[in-house]
Amino acid sequence: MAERPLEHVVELAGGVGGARLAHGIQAHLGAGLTVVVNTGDDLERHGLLVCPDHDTVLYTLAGLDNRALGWGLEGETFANAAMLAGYGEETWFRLGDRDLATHIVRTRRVREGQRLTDVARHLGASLGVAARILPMTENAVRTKIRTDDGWLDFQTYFVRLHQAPEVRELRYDGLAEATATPEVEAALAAAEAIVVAPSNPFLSLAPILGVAGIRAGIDAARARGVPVAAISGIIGGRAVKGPADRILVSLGHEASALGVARIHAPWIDLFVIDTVDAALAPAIRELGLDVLVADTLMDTDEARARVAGTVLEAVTALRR
Ligand code: FO1
Repeated sequence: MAERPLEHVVELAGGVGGARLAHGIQAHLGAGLTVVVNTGDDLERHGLLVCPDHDTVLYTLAGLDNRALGWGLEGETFANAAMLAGYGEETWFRLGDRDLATHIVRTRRVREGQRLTDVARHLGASLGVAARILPMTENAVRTKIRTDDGWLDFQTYFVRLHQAPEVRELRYDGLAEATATPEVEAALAAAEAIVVAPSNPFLSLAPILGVAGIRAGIDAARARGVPVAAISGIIGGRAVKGPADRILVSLGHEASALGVARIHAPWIDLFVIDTVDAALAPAIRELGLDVLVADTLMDTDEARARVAGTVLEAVTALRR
């Protein structure tokens, strides 16, 4: 039987890894892609609402991402941050001059009563983004990290302390009350495949999966034959970006693609690992998962589109 081409794919995404994969999928599917983004990293800075994972996905899908910095906008300058520092404000979390516009628009609209989801639609449309970016929930969720020095806000751990402290425990303030938006529920209900980015299982994916309605929507999709594929963010025992490898070990897991596969095994069908980890494939299959071995580094536009194409082909073949 000829395989029907995919028209609606939902991706679950954190920051950079999620954004790169989304960019690749968007190259194939355009508006057929819906990206559900983590909002646990969100924060208030200088009175403005900042949504880092959302904005990383937004800027990357718009082709405006700053590849040298790994966050923010290309061609960014920081004159406002220097001025703020002159006023004695804390500037370890820097808002670039161009980036600032995004936070000003978002904050004004949210204060006027608009939903984050509607603001995201406005931002995406304004930057000409084909795919749809959906915050995982409208409720405020804030990831907190316990280190040996006590509980820290996410960005204090991530940016101010450069992810140096050992992570002892995580909590997601507000997550117990958070519910999926109608848009997220509808996207999962219409999904023909669900793709899980190579994002941090604890910092990015756990908050998304903890939102009431999202895991249920994924399970319902699987029950109707929709495949769920996840890509390992650990290659050769090391995180492609960020502290995932160290957090895995700190929290009692193995820092390997197998360690990540064990975490995701209960709710996915296919696990994509890098060719350097091919030897782990049998152990991952023993978890009951299909395994795809491929080059998964997404360091160029071509690589993003190639990885996305490989994953889309694999999930197309798995559809029932
Ligand atoms: N990351 C940094 O390393 N330093 C920064 O000053 C910084 C500012 C910043 C401002 C807006 C934004 O959307 C993201 C920003 N990031 C910065 C990146 C970001 O906070 C993290 O990479 C993610 O939260 C982790 O996914």
